[in-house]
Amino acid sequence: MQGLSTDCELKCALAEAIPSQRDRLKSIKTAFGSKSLGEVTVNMALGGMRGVPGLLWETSLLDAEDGIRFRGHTITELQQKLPKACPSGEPLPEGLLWLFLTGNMPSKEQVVGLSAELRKRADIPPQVFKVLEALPAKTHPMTQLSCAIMSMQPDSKFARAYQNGLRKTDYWDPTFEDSLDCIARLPGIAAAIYRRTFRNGSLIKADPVLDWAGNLAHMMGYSDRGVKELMRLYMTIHSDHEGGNVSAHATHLVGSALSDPYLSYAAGLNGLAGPLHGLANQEVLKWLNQVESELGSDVSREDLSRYVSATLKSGRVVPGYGHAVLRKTDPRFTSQREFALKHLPDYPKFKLVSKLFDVVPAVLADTGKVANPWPNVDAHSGVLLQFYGITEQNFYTVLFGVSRAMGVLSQLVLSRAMGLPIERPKSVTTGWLENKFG
Ligand code: CMX
Repeated sequence: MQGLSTDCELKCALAEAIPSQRDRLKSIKTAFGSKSLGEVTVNMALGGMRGVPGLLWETSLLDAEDGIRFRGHTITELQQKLPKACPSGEPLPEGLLWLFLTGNMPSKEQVVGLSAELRKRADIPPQVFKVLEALPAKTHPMTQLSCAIMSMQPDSKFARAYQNGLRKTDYWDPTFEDSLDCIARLPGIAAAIYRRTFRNGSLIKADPVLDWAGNLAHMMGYSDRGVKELMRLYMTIHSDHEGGNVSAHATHLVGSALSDPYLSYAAGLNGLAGPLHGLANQEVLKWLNQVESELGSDVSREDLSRYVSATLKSGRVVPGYGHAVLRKTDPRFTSQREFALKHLPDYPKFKLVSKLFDVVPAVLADTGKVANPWPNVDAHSGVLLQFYGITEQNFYTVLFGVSRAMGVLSQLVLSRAMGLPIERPKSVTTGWLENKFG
C-alpha cells in the first residue's frame, strides 16, 4: 500500500477499520441494493431535495427531533466520554477526529498522541502567507481562508500520488495524509488571518504543549482558560452535520471527482460562507447588535417581539433560527447555552439571546410558513465569542470552517476507503416536466 507509515497511530487504527467497512458496504449493496429509499416528487426536485435520502455519510446522522449524533453519540455523550484537557472541561476535538475516522472512542493516550501528531504537521508552507499578503486587507476572512487552503494544493500528496499511478484501494491513504496536514495547519492559518485582519499582523507562535483547539485560541492572542475551553467546545460541535448541508455536500461532490482534499474542502468552505449557512453566525451578531443599539439589552419581550416582526416584514430572515432538517431546538444551541449558564450567566448579550429564545419561535410560527421556528447553532455562538473579547464578527465563520474540516475531510477519507463513485444525479428541464405530467 502507498507509503503506509506506521508512526501515525490514528492512521494504523483507520487502516485496521477499513476492511470491515468495505465488507459492510458490499453486503449492503448485495442484500438491499434494489430496495426503494422512497420516491422523489416534483416538489422535492424543485425544493432543494429536502428529505430525499441519496447520500452515504458515515461520520454523523441528523435526527429531526433529537439533533445530531456523531458516530451514534449525542453532544452530551461526547462531553462525557471524550478525553478532555481539564477534568470538568470540554472535549478535545482531536478525540472526535479519531472517532470520526475509526468509529471508536479513543483513549486519553491516543488523543494526546494525535495532538502531538497534529503539532508535528502544523508548519504552514510559506506560499500561504504570500497569498494572504497579496489579498487586499478588506478581503473577507472566509475568502482569505479559502485562498489559503487553495494555496496549499500544489503540494497535495493525493494529487501527486494519483499522477504517479495509484490503485483505487489505496486512494484513502494520501487523502488521509493531505487531510491530516490540512487539519493540523488550520489553527495557524486561521490565527494568521485573524491577526492580519484585525490586529497589527504580528503572528504568535504555537505553544508546543497545547492541544489543537487550545492553540487556536493562543495563536489568535487569547490566553484565558475560558477561551480555550470555548474553542474546544466550538470546534467539537461545528465539526459535522451529516452529508446534505451545503459545506459537507460541496466537499463530497467535488471530492467525488477525485479532486484532492484541498480542492474539495475549499469548495465546502465557499458554501459555508453563504448567509443561509455558516455565515449566519456573523449575521446573528450584526442583527443582535442592531437590536441592542436600538432597544437596549434590557428590552421587554413585547418590544422584542415587535422588532422580530419588523425584521420579517422588511423581507429579511431572522438569522440563527430555522433549519432545513431539524424540527426542534438545535442541541448545538443548547450546549452553548449550558456553557453560557456556567461561565457567563450575567452577560447582558447572553440575556438578550435568552430573551430572543423566548420570543422568536412564536413570531416565526405565526407566519405559518416556517417549518422550524427554533434556534440553530448560529443563534448562540457569536455571543460567547463576544464575551471573551473576540468581537470581530466577520471572523466567526472562519472558526466554523476550521471545525468543519474534521467532519468533511474524515468523510472524504472514508468515501475513498469505501470506493464511493463520482456523484452524478439526473436533472430535468421545466419542459421535460410539462411533457411528462402536463
Ligand atoms: N426567518 C425568516 N423566514 C424564515 C426563516 C427565518 N429564520 N426560516 C425559514 N424561513 C422562511 C423561508 O425563507 C421560506 O420562505 P419562502 O417560502 O417565502 O421562501 C419559508 O420560511 C419556508 O422555509 P423552511 O422550509 O422553514 O426553511 P428552509 O429549509 O427553506 O431553509 C434555512 C432553512 C436555515 C435556510 C432557513 O431557516 C433560514 O434562512 N434561516 C435563517 C438563516 C440561518 O440561520 N441559517 C443557518 C442554518 C444553520 C447552518 O447551516 O449553519
